[in-house]
Parts: sequence; structure tokens; C-alpha cells
Amino acid sequence: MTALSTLPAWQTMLSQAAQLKHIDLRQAFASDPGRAERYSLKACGILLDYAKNHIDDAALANLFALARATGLEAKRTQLFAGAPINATEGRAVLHTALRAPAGSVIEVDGVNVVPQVQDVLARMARFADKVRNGQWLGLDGRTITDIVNIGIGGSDLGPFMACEALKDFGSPHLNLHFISTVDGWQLATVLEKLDPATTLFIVASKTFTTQETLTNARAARQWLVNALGVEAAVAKHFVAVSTNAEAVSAFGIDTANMFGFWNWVGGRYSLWSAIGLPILLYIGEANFRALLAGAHAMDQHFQAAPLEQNLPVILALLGIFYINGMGAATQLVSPYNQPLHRLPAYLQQLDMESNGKSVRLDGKQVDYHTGPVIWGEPGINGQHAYYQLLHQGTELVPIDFIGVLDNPKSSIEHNTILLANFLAQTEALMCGKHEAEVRAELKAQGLTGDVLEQLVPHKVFGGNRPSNTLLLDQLTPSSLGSLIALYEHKVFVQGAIWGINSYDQWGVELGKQLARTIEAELRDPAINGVHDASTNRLIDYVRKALNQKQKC
Ligand code: G6Q
Repeated sequence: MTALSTLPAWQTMLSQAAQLKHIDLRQAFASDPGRAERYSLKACGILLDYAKNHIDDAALANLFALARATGLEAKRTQLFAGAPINATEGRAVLHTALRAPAGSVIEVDGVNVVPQVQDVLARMARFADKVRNGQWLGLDGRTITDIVNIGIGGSDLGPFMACEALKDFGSPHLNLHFISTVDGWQLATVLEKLDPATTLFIVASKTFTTQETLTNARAARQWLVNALGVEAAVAKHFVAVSTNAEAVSAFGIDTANMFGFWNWVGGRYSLWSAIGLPILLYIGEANFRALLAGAHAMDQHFQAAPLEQNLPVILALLGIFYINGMGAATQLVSPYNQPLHRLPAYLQQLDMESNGKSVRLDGKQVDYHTGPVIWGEPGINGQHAYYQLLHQGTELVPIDFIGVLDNPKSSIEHNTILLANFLAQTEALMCGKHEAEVRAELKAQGLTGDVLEQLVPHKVFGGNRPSNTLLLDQLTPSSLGSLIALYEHKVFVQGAIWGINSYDQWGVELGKQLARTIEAELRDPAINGVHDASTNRLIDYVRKALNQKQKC
């Protein structure tokens, strides 16, 4: 594997980035009337304006050359063909097969997986129809009003984000709840409001061994059986989503009520699979299929568009330019759309669990930075909180501003103000306010002398803060599908260029192992594990508190 940092295009990128870091973006626009148009692109209903970045034609050309030099196009072919690119787990990575049209042929180990995908989808749709039409009845014959998804990580974040984003398309007769944490407060708080007779639980776990999920599922099951009085209630009120039929059965859920998927679907890429069952239940089959179709449209764009016109590729290369060329350690995702409020949390997992790696596929340590810290929340709230740092702080924070033009529930009044703020922030960050402008403004307010001079440096905005602007016409199942797939492919491109495996997650294992050891020690004071002094003292402190609680 050629070391990325020895590629000529990599070295060129570093020197171009060092120069362009100091580009005056206002000047770049003033001297190049075609800049805004040249650096914007629309595909799958998503407009990307990337003109407010520290780039020029030469830097972009070199970034595309870098992508080609790392074999991106061949790697993309491998991804879609079902090659085992998740090398450390020996697995294909085929979330794209979950949204491929019926009739496509995508093979894993010589078997076309599309018919299996379509079968599960059809079963999910039939089940969802029954629940939505009131044909699926609880034990005492009442219809389902509340659905509780019990799952964590990839079995929670995607469905939760999508159900929030698509609330306007959701059934008014169904209330959705998502239980992820093993902090029992969450489950208790949800259950205390629910009627067991009209509640359906989805236990969502790819492995069906996840401690948090199984602990919550057992507690929910106990709550249900206690309330309804018979074990038989489980068959009417519990379904499972998993790849592990044996464990589902051992848990006591009839596998007739299980929806399966496959080990070539990564957890954080699984909302398109049976893990999307809560979404399907909520928005119905036609809308769920539109979500899949939107993602498929982005798959096609990613596969077919030349790199220079390719949304995921451009987003990925810009990210690499900032991370590796300019030392940006974080990336802000700023949606100006309330239904997208869980998108940053979702993208946090997608990106950080995929590209938070420091070892290349060949086992060698990287000598460059990889995935950044992804963070954010709805942008308009951020403006009144952390945007100060974005405007005048010392960190370089590239930003993805995500807006939606048509916001049916919002009045024109609200929407105009929201979008004005959305656009204003991108402009303010890029243009800043120069010293002369500040001085003139303060003078116009009647300030003079020392008072004016003391204020000037505090009121200067350096500007030149980069951002991408992404605009959706409407937030629909289809456009959401395209948006999520856009980020999935962005993550793929970055991982491919960095030469890392974006599809494993060994980094989460160590904490899980240690938790099992410490759990035993917390339960039994006779067990004393070998830890550092700090952890020992803390274990002792917590153990005493838990014992005290038990005695009360
Ligand atoms: C995602 C990760 C992780 C996973 C959860 C839940 O890519 O692998 O977030 O989804 O740990 O795992 P289960 O679905 O197996 O319970």
C-alpha cells in the first residue's frame, strides 16, 4: 500500500493548503465573478454551494488528482460490487443493496442478496400495514397506539433521527418512543406513561447480545407480563429485529415475529434494513420506499458522476483539505430545520465510528490525521450559544450549513427569518468585519477617541471562515434518503483516501470488556480486580453508594 503522504498530490495539497489558508475570500469573489456559479452543484434535489471555501481551481484539480491517485474509483467499484472491503471482519459493505431496486443483482459469495432484501422489506411492509390499519391487535384485542424501539448505537440513532425528521409524514395514530441507554430512568420515564395493552416493543439489535438493549428488553418484557398477566402477551407485544435468530428465540420472541438482516449491513448503516422498522411503521410503506429511492438516487449519482461533479466526493475532499492541509480538528453540522435536530448526533456516529481510526488497512500507523470530531445541533440555537467561537475564536471549524426551502408547518414569517439567519451566518463567517468598517460603524454611532479605540479590536471579525451550504427544496422521505446517503458516501471517500477501514469499530470493545469486570466487582465486594489506584478508589466509592442504596 503506497503511503498516502508520499504521493505527489498529497504534498501538493499540503503546500496549496498552506497558501490558501490565508486567502482573502472576499477578494476571491471580487476578482472572480464566476466563482459562486463554478463552485456550486445540484444533484438529487440537493444544492451544494462550496464557493465559501479556501479553494481555487488549482487546489480543486489537485484534490481530484489525489482521489484518483489513491484509487478511489476502483474502491468505489469494490464497495458497490460487494467485495469484502471490511477486511478486519471479512465482510462486504452493502447498505447500498438495501435500497437497490427489486430486480437488481448484487452478489455476496455468489448469492444475489437483492431477493432476500426485498422479501424482508415486503414482510416489514405487511406487518406495518397491519399495525397502522389496526389489524394487529394487542392481547386484549385493542389496537396499538405506542411503539417503543429498544436499541442502541446504530440500532437507535438512524431510526430515531429519521422518525423525528419525517414527523410530518408520520401516522397521527402512533406515538414513537426510543429507548437506548441503560440508565433505567429513560425506560421508566417512558413506561410510566404507556398502557401495556396498546404498546408494541421492537427489540432492535444486530447481534442480540448488546447488554444495554437486552437489559432494557428484559425489563420491558417483565413490565408487560406483570401488567397483562400472561407470558402469551409477549407474542402480541414484542417483535425483534436482528441477524441472530437463535438469540431472539432464546429471549422468548417467536422468530415468526422477527425481521432479519445480514452481517454485511453495518450497524451505523442499517436504517435502510429491518432496523428501519420503526420508520416504516411510522411513515408507511410508500414513504419508506421513497426514503430508499432517495438514497438509491444518491448511490447512482455517486457511482456515475465524474469526480469533479460528484457531491459526496467534493464534500469529502474539502474535508480532507481542512483536516490534513489546515489542521481542522472538528467539523460542525448546522441544520437550520428543526425536524433535522437529530442529524448531527446521527452523523457523529456515522463519521466518527467509521473514520476515527489511526491504523491503515495494511496494519501500519497513519502519519496524518483522519476523521474529525463531528458536532452540532440546530443552527439557530447555536447562534445564541457557541457561534461566538466560530466567528471570533481561535479554532478553524469548517461548517456544513443545511437548510430546507419549503417548511410547510412553519409560517412564511418564521421561515423567512430562519432562512435569513441561515444565509447571514454563511456570509458573516466568510466576510467578517474589517477594522475600517468597525471604525466607521462606531463613528456613525457617535463614538470617538479612546472609547472608540478600545472597542475596535473587540468588534473586528476576521472572516475567511469556511462553510458549505446545502439546500434541500423540501424535507421529504426521498430528500432525507439522498441527504443521508450523501454523508455515507462522503465518509467512504475520506476513509478510502486515508486507506483505513471505515466499517469496523474495534475501538468500542475495550470499554465494554472492562465494564463487565467492574460490574462483577460492584456486585460482589469480595471481588477485587487489578486496576490503577484512581479506578480502584472510584470503584470503592461507587460500590459503597450502591450497597447503601440496597440496604435502604
Ligand atoms: C454501529 C456499531 C454500534 C452498534 C451498537 C448496537 O455501527 O456497531 O453502534 O450498532 O453497538 O449493536 P447491536 O445492534 O448489535 O445491539
